[in-house]
Amino acid sequence: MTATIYVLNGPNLNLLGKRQPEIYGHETMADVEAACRATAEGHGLQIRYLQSNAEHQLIDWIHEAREDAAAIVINPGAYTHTSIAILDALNAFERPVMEVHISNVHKREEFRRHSYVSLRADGVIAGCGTQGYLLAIERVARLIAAA
Ligand code: DHK
Repeated sequence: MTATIYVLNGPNLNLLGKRQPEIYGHETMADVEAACRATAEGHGLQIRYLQSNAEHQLIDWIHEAREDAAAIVINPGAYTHTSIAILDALNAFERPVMEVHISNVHKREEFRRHSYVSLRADGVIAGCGTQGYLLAIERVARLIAAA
């Protein structure tokens, strides 16, 4: 059976390509999804690629991932900095978790420097643009192969 990686995106990331392109770039969510699929397929993995502006929806997908995901790659958007509930959901997921931020959150406002999700994430990628998703998939592919 082909292992599945959940790639989860939080609020406002549906506007990727239109929203503050000087920070988040010109690629759209559809572009990122296609690149993630190609990278995963290169490792014999499949992707479930999802975006929601709702915290509860992201939590429900993390619960679903408990049943059928080999790893989670998550860009929680602003919930990174606020959501103990997403942290708790990720703590109930027992396989690799990679946290991705398109921008370098450490170079921006002070409030973006704290991440609840980092208390659970096995690795964090920030400031590599949308390539960060692909780097995260490369990392979980290696972890899955080694498991
Ligand atoms: C995306 C967001 O929407 C922000 O709220 C985070 C993150 C940073 C990113 O860089 O991908 O602070």
